[in-house]
Amino acid sequence: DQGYNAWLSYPELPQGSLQEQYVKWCGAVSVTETDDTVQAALAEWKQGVASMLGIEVQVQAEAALADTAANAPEHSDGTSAGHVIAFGTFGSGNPLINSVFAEADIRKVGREGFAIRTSAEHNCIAVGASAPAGVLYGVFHLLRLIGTLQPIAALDEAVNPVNSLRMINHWDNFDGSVERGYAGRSFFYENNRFIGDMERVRDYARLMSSAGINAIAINNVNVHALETLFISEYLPQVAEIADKFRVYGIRLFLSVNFAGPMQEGGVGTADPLDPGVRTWWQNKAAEIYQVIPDFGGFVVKADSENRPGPFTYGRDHADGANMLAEALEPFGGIVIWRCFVYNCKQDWRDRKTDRARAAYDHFKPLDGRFKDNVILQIKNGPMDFQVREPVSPLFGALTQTNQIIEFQIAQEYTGQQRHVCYLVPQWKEVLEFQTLAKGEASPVKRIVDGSLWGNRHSGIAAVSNTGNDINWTGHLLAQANLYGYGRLAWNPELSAEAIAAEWIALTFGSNPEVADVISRILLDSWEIYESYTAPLGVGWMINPEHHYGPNVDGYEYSQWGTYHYADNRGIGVDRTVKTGTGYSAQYIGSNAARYESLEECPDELLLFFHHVPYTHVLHSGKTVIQHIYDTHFEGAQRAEGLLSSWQTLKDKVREDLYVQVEQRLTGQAAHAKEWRDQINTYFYRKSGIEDQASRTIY
Ligand code: BDP
Repeated sequence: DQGYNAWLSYPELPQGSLQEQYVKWCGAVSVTETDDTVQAALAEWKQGVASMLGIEVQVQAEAALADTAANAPEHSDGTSAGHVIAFGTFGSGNPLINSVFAEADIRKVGREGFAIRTSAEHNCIAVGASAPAGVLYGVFHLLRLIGTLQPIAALDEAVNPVNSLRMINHWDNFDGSVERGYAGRSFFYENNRFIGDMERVRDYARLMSSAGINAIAINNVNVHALETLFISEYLPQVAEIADKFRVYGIRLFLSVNFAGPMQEGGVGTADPLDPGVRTWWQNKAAEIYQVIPDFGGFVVKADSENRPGPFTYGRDHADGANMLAEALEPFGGIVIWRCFVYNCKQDWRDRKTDRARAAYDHFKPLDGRFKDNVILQIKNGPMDFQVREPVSPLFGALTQTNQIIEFQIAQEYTGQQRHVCYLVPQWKEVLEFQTLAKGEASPVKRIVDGSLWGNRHSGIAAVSNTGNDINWTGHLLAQANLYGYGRLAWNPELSAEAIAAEWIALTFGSNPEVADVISRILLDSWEIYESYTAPLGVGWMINPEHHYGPNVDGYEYSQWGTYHYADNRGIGVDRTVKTGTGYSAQYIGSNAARYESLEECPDELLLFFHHVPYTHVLHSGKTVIQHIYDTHFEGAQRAEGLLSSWQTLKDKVREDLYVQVEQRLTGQAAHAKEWRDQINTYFYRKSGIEDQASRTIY
């Protein structure tokens, strides 16, 4: 399958006591509901059990109670006539669900959650939920337990997603290209048409739902002329995708063009306070909800990187977002308004302007002015998905606004899915960051899950890394980011290690040696990538436009505001209040003080906040220049080590998967050397300082 089934490939389980336990339980399933989503869960269950355990599941659609263990005969295939798995919504007529779960259990289960219990009394493992989507999540959960060899004989828990919105943003264009896409082309569109491959759309929805995703925006935030027609001419095709998503508990969103009313003609302005514009959007919303009754809403990139927006009319972001929110409100829709707003035409000679400041400067003053069906979507860092950035100071600064964090699963700046870079540890670090907004107990994860400020809407969004490549993500190991993102959005408490272990078992099976090697590769990969690319939080140093490969001065004298300020004496961006751009003051209390202070600033962010001489000594005891040399030599060597580790798995993982990864890791090892040499040479020549270890620098 070349990786197409990804973490739903359901590898056959090894013989043993656990496998026997599963076989005993999984012979029969009781499902009495005909709802599409519950039926999709049933289909998944049958497929998973057949593939992992080699059992054809007997479906009891009748509302019969299972026999008790006492009179349960064993069958020759190891299944037991008395044992049954039951799933369904509470009170829907499945007597097993209704007898296993009491009122008190039901109260613990939210809109999308589920309860799961192994009941000895009923000889049944029951998955009960308030709604069909919860049933599906519960079934995926049980399949995951089996796929990762967890015991199921004594289950008893209620599971609810921590974040209510768990979203994927596609940057797919109607012409079939994918902005920052590294896994082929779009599987939704080609050549300004909908491809209509509904099987692929369904398989995608299955994958996403199994990882916990419940919202997907299907088109690029940069909305081009033809894509503005997604909310009119192409609505029937959009609705067809929404129908597939709905079965898997996923709501469809669309990115819209703020200048839509003008693009489509009829209205001569896009001024958010103009009555004609307001009516136009209200009518649009009504049209959309007629064909997609559970439409999620709009994603908007406005007044950013040449996109239209309210500024043209002297209005602000709140005016713009609220106007759209008003149109969606009667139907329960939401507006997701992005905070990625900055001046991409700044004067590079002006050392006081600082792109890092922009999102906060624009949005902090608007806190409290947005309608409650508006959500601000904030990138994790103040710049743009670099391998290392501080956390956006907007987290903590907005106290009266719905907000979600935006990650980028697509590895635009982290190796473009040619290098392995498992990003879950990075995302975890961001989510754990203490903003100090309400004292010590204010990590980002509690802001984005809505609990810190009691927001009506909350959650996480991320830019997709998928395309029409057979394995969805180009690099097979990049599937771990997609899976891991969903799992983390569902439950930010999961560790990066645990998520990696799940993904490995579900994808490659349960050989412990395989698991060890792949887990190490994944868990080391972010650090390795960071070590041979831009040092100490300074970022960028990549080729302009496509953003792949080293180019230290690529953006140095450009208007995009992405600088390192390296000269013969030193390097780094002075973002202090005392002598720099003042960015550090956007943080709260001791965070601001720590970043402001040259002594206290953490090494990994030093050059993000300070301009220092090459001889500046880090907390690690090394000078900046020696740190650059050492990390780059080590990094390139460790990249080679990733390849040799992988090669120990030859004949231990499926051949079709093995070769894909071997090929990518070979490319990475070579490319890491190119990074090493360009960066080291550049700084050797700039600084004139010798490497203490006298290694060859060109
Ligand atoms: C940057 C990408 C650019 C996107 C932009 C965005 O380079 O292609 O359009 O972000 O998030 O990372 O809008």
